[in-house]
Amino acid sequence: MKKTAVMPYILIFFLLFIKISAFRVLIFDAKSFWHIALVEFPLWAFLLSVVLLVAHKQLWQAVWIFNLLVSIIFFTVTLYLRYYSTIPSYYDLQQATQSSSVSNTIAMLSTPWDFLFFLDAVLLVFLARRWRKPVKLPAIKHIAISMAVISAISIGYAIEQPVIDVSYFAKENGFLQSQVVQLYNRSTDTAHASSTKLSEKKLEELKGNKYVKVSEQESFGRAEGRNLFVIQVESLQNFVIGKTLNGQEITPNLNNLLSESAYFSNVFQQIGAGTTSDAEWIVNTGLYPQGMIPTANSLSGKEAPSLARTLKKEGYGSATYHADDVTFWNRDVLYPVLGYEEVFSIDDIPNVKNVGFGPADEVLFRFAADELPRQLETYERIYANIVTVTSHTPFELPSSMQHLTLPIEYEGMYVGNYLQSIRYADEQIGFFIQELKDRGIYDESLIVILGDHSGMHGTLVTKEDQQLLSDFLGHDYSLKDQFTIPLIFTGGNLFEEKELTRLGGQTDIMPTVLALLGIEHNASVMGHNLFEYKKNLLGMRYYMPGGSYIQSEQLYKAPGAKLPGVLHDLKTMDERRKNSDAKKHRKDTETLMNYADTLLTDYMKD
Ligand code: GP9
Ligand code: MN
Repeated sequence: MKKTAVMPYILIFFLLFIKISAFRVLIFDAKSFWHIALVEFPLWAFLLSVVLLVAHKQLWQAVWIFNLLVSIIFFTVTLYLRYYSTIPSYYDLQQATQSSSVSNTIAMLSTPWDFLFFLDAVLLVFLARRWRKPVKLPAIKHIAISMAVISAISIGYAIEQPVIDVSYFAKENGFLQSQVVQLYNRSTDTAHASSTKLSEKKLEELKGNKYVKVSEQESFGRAEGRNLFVIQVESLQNFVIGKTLNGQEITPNLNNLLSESAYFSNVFQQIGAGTTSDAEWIVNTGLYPQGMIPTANSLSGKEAPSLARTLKKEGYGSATYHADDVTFWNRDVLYPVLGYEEVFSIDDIPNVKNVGFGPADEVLFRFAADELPRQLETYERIYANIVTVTSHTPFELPSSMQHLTLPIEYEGMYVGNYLQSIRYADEQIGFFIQELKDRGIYDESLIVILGDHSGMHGTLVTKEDQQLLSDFLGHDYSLKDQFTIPLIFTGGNLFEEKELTRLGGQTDIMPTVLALLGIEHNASVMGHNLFEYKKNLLGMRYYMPGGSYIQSEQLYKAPGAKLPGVLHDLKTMDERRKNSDAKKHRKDTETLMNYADTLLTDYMKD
């Protein structure tokens, strides 16, 4: 065999090897040559050999397309990791069109260096010109077989490992292998094989509490017979509450409301890949989300014992409002599962004052307010779930909606835009509360206000933004600042000003609401009444590596794609050495998350 016959093939495989190495360094900060050679490269090389074997005459075209696909995958994974801090799974592609948070911000997420993944598309054109008709190489068959054997060994090994965190798993076992194993686990349902059942008593014990029957809890029935309003605010984080910038309050209306509210200031977001829609799921079921997949994407359609359904038995009529297309995040599947009587989307809400996804929050709230008289006539009591959207990334508002005069250093910055957006959302909440007061509904209602998840996260928060956040907060922006959302319970003559700093999660919202309304829920939930219980334990996936947890005294971030595990003191967020408590919480979190998955399986597609 002449050297020139082999050369193009060597170069083709070499280019792939270089690209895979660059991918591993960028994604996992992993530089081991042997790991690449024996784990990551063989499976890709096997696929390339198959392409070479099948391509025959169109060899260069086939190789070019294969390389382009690999480049697209690597490029996408890089941006995805940058935004979500985790690598995507094959099924995240289902949501590619849904994930506007990514598609809208692709330009902002990428750096010119990322486009080097496409450099080989150019180099291959030169190679194709140099060797117009490469001689067929019989050795490719042997390469394919040996690569297949090495890959089979690595997949066989990987399949035996639990996928606690996808990124960490992919780093250890190979990116493609991680996808194969997830596919295998889903098809054989081993992800849920260890189904765990926990009694309410046992669940409270895991969290560190002594179980008390719901009907015997002190706050049970405090808001009995009231209407319920749940206002879920886009990207509202806790750190803005009560804060000022150059003497201007960011949330003057919420701050005002606190004088007659129970305000939980240590409540963590619990969403996964389904962001806003996951928050809607959690708040309306008291269950965990799927985590790595948007929960709404995997629902079978089976009715869930939701807040709306439990309230219906007590004479409540329910409605949900969101100014976007109802198919976004599969809400057309989610809402029937949650059992709302009335669903209002972009089809119903007047299509005016569009910002980002659709009509601005002021249009949404006015619309919701105008529905009230009819609903109050139709139903004994009402439950309205209002999901805002205007304060969504990238937080750009027309100047007429900007109420803050930003200091010059915040102008045009992500943080500045964020604060401006939140200030706008706060104004609209203020308007709605005033509407409730004017219509005499406020005194007969329980109103719950919460944030769906963080807005300040990912690489859109630049170094300069981080500095601004530190100045704003008076300390470095921590994971706790990122993950905590405000949770406010209010209504006429219900509460006196009270801040509660005990740990809570979004799963606690439904049990707390139902306890206040004096209504029992006859299905298992993951959360508990926050007025009753002081201790808590929350698992988190997706936004932290699987295996991470938040417990009343500590926050543990499990090892992920690039970083080792870190234990923090929850109060100060100082790093702590791993201790026996941490070991126990890690184990308890595993039990807790298995139970969360078990409760979900009832509503998931096979
Ligand atoms: C759109 C909106 C999306 O319907 O809910 O918000 P996100 O999930 O990207 O935060
Ligand atoms: Mn959201």
